[in-house]
Amino acid sequence: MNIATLPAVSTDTLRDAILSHLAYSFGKTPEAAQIEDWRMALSFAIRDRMVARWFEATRRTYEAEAKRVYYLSMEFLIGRLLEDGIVNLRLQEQARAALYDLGLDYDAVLADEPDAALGNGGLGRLAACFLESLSTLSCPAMGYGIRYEHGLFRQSFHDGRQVEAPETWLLQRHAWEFERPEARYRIGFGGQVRESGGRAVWTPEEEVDAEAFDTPIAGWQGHWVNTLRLWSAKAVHPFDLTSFNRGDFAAAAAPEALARTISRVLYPDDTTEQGKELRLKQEFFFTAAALRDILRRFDSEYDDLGRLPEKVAIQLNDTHPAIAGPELVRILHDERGIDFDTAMTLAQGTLNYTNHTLLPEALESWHEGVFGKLLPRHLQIVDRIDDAHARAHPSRGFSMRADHQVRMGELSFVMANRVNGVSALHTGLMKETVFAELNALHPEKIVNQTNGVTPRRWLLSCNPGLSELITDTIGDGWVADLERLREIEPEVEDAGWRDRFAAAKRANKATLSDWLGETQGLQVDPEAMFDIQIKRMHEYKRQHLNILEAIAHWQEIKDAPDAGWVPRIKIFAGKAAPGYAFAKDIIRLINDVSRVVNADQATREALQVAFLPNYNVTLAERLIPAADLSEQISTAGKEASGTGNMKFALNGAPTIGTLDGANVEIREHVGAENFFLFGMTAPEVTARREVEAHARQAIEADPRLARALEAVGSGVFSPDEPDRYAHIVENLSGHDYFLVASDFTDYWRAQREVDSAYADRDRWTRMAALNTARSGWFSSDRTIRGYMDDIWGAKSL
Ligand code: GLG
Repeated sequence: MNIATLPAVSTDTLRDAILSHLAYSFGKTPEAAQIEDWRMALSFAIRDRMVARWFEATRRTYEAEAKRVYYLSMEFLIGRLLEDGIVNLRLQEQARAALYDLGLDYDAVLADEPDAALGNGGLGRLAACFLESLSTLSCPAMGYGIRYEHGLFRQSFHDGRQVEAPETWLLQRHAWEFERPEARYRIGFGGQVRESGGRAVWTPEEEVDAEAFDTPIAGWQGHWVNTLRLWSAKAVHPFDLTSFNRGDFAAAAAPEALARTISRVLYPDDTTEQGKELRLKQEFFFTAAALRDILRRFDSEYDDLGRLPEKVAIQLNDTHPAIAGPELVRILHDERGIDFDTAMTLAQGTLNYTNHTLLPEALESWHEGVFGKLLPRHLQIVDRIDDAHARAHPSRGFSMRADHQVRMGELSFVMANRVNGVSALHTGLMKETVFAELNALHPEKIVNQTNGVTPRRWLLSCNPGLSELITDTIGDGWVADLERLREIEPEVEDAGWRDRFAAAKRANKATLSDWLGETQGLQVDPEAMFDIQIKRMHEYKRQHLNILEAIAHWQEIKDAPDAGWVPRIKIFAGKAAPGYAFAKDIIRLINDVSRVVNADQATREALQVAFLPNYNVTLAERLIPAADLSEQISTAGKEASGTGNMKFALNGAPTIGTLDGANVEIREHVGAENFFLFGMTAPEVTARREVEAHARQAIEADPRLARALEAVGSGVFSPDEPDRYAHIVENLSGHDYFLVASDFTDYWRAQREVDSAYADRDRWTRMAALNTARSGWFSSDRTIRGYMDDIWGAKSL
């Protein structure tokens, strides 16, 4: 069969393809098939439609001798892939109809797919959006990461407390990957470095194999398909027969178990430094495998390593793959015999580095003891890189090796051709703070690429109602060119059109409200304002500011229940890192407040609070289209960009937010009058911290805040254990590093402005619609074009 000539997809051909896979790939009759079998059969039928384009993309890349982009990321938060595939291949109608013919419910079949949570949050989700945009822009590219057996933990609540359980997405069958047993590389750790014939020879002590699993990623309309290649760790000798024959079965299986540990779990935190040997092993494991694979492909096309920077661009997503610098130099110098300085220059021309955070605790650094033990040759190379850099800039005392540490941010910076931040504010702060010294030495290196999100998943697919209205109004060109959303702006003046916009939002809210009733036992009036904060739990993101304001609001409603309050439901969702006690306490506090407030008959018409368990991509897709208000309230200077903020704005939810991360640019695009701004700016934050007893002062100046804190501290929400939250109150009235108290008063003011804006429904709809119309710039297609032009020098084919 010539796969390029697969029949055009009608409902009938798709139905036949599903039945055929059910029989021949899964050995089931329709009568015996379970929902998982149907989901797999449908996925295979869809996947088949990608394969020809996949081969074709590869062929065209070779033919054009095009520059290739490699995106190295410890995390790819891809979520479910079936709907993505169906939507991008434009097979929604056929798939729905085919399943209907087979007596199946389309939504239920889609919902059977596990949510692949191979990432923690924004950084991992950004990588997933980037893959999709790279394909949409037909840029020859490949993502490299780790095929974790267990993604981010599952979260549930017990007495309001977070309980973690392992996530087991691979226990269900995964439809999208192709195992590549032949794409296997040996990766070493530890051991000795010897000199031999003037060259350093590294003999590792421990070795594992990295085996590739490929997932095709189709862009919009399926014209181009790139690959996500994830590495799984396998034992070199999977089975120890000697032990087995001795009867020691555990020892016999030990090599496999040991090797697999490397790709077993995702570290459940990306914002604190993990000083764990296993983490460093994971980082080296996938980076080294990717580099081998990249060079193998390069060697198959070119015979001059000098052309590496011309033909290959490697993007390091944060410092997690920073070891790529010394590893590439090692391969070029030790293995390929290129002199050290040239090897370093070639690596520097090929690598680029994205910084995602300025939080000091998240800037990776490794003690030279651990680093040298696992990667002895790399430690020597880092020292040589450091020396070479110091020699080139003798007047500066800069070193990436201070205090017996290897500082990965500095290493990445020095080894990169371009270094980028992820929003204008963040990039500016990078230049002024963490990389001030290096920026002075290399003023051309730092560039900005403000993050973006893929409109296919984050509007077209998750919000069919609004998408249909937009397409009805301006055609469907916006899906590939999101800035065309501007064309709906004139319609916003039309009352009839505004009604349709409002109706689409109301329908999404009704759907969410039904779901909340069925699955969470929550009765919510869809007319109430849906006020949503969903993201990882972190003090800098300030979920506690939000809940304190809710408490103050509740108290005020109690004082005057008939004062005409604008009904609101506050929805939270997010996971706390298992070791982050304070963040977990905030979850518990919100759950406790929710219990008390929701049970209060006097106020429940006006205010409800809910914390939804197990936040993931699928839940985000459910919540964002139904949101009225987007909470983006981090302490200014702390959130590098945010991407959830963009998804909300795009789906017509105005933001209440600080001047932080991409909020700044969102406000510029949607217009200050369509954004509820509050709080201190980044420089004000720095200045405020210098004020003695700033928190005390703020509390004394605001009786509402004092009263809310008093309620938390005295056990109003934890009567069985009144001092449960004493430490939170103490933190917020003392050190209060994240300035919750100091920003509270202005946050309250902005929230009351939100109330009055929402009370005027027509005004609100106008604001919401303008948010959608003016958010087109936040497409990850725009971001990827920026990387292609300013960083990679890559072209669309
Ligand atoms: C980071 C930042 C976010 C940012 C994301 C993607 O904290 O502000 O939007 O990367 O650049 N670790 C993260 O999630």
